[in-house]
Amino acid sequence: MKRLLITGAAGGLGTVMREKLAHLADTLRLSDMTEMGEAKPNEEIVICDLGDAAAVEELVKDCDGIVHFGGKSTEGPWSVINNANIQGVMNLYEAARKNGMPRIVFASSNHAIGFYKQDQVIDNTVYPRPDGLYGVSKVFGEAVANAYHDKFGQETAIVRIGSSFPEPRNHRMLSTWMSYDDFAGMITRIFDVPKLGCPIIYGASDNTASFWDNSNIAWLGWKPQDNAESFRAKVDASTAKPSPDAPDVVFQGGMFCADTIHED
Ligand code: NAI
Ligand code: 15L
Repeated sequence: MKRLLITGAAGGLGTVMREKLAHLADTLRLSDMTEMGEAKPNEEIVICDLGDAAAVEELVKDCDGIVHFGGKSTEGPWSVINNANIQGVMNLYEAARKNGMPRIVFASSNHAIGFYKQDQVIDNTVYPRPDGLYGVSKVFGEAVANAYHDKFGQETAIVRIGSSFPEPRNHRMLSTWMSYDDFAGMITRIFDVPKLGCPIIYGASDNTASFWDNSNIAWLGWKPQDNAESFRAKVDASTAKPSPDAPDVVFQGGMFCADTIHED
């Protein structure tokens, strides 16, 4: 690619992928609403709010691919979620439609399906069961991606990310963890395949205790290399095991399922 846009570039995943995805394009256009440090010679930095349609249209111009990490990444007040994850996603897809429809990686979340139980293994055909307003906003993003694919041919990889951090932080993450290397490998495949369509991909490493079945996207040729099981002893030693009826043990979305509505 000539130019790859990464939104949410100041965030946890954006900061890591700024390094790991640099090989995918001559230029990385990095965007967030907060500071992202100095631009390297292969980088362009654009500070803007995803809720600002005109700014997002300008942001997407001349990009051949988009990794959309930007947005509210946890439960929060509706006004914040609405601006970043509802209006922000709308603005991104409209900007893409008007600017050559670059392929998009949409950072959805396991919280779009958080109320499925941990004793179920689900694939990418299940009906959404969001575990809060954050999860609802991710279901909205998935729906926009689908509509723009069916109506206009816009290609998106909808990635229902589990827990992408340096290491699993608790017992639930032994099932939901995705290593940064596995995620970067997935994104590389997404931009490599000649035809993408609009698949839903569960974003998890090759975890022995996984809740998710990615066999419907085997054609992508993504083979995660890491397995959270190698951290089990460490997690056992560092965190207390929750009781068997705790949300963190019962539901795939864990504690998000027990959260309330955050009023403004
Ligand atoms: P993060 O919260 O560290 O980064 C999100 C970035 O988006 C932040 O830098 C923030 O400033 C920016 N942002 C928020 N509202 C914005 C707005 N209105 N305009 C412009 N920028 C805005 O989150 P993280 O962990 O890096 O996640 C990235 C994406 O992946 C998020 O969309 C999140 O929902 C999704 N995700 C991440 C998971 C993980 O395990 N890290 C799990 C599931 C989904
Ligand atoms: C998410 O969607 C969040 O963005 C991330 O911070 C984690 O909480 C993750 O889900 C998770 O479920 O572990």
